[in-house]
Amino acid sequence: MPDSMIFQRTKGLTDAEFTYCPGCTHGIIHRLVAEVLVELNQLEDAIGIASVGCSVMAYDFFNCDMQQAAHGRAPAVATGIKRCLPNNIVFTYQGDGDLASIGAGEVVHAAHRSENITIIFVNNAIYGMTGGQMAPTTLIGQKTTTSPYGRKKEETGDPIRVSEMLATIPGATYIERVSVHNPAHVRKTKKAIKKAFQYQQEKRGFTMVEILSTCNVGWGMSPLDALDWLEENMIPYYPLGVYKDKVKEEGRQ
Ligand SMILES: Cc1ncc(C[n+]2csc(CCOP(=O)(O)OP(=O)(O)O)c2C)c(N)n1
Repeated sequence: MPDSMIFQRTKGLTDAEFTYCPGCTHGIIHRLVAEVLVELNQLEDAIGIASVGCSVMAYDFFNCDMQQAAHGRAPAVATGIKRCLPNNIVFTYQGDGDLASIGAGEVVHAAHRSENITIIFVNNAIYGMTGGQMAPTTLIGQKTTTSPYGRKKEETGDPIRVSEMLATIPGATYIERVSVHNPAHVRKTKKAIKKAFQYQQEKRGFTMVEILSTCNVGWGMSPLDALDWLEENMIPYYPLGVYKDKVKEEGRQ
């Protein structure tokens, strides 16, 4: 590698061009997951579970073995694969429509069983792929195609805070919420993903990294405005931080 080269495409991604809209942060998150797999020397042994949503074609992008799951069922598929291949790194990659709505039961039970898998949970507060409908994580007042006057608490209740909910489950080992709205937070996100995979390597049990993400097209904004909107609106309702780190709490052995 020439001395001047400070950045190059990770081998953890294939050469396929992303199908995401310009400005979408799925691409950044893909790169982080892929870089971590390479850095941990786990690319050859990793198995990712693609869910249903904009990232449905993640199997084309990650340069490791991939399996497609039905909508919301990725944690169940990951469970089966991990139990057959306990020494492989197994992760799901799920949106908030997939994980927090149709798949809410799957993830809760996987956490209760403390399955030794890692959930990469991409929360963009909307159903992106299907045209920007309201998701369980859509903020109060947020306009979507199915809440054109803004989400109303009286009609649909409060947005679900998945990290806080899963952190109450004894089987959950590590739960952290991060964001990719600026470079400093992208770096923090990578650290969180790495920690989750390292805990999985150490057979510590269920880990999830929730990543606040943008859907500038679904939100009807420019990519830059969407990053600002995330910071100003999502982070106050979805505070960043470590919600559970059982390994740290119990003292690393
Ligand atoms: C059983 C079933 N129900 C509904 C759908 C339609 N559907 C496809 S993607 C999607 C929502 C995905 O949203 P999210 O998980 O937030 O991911 P994003 O597209 O925003 O990345 C829905 C409802 C489906 N494919 N299968």
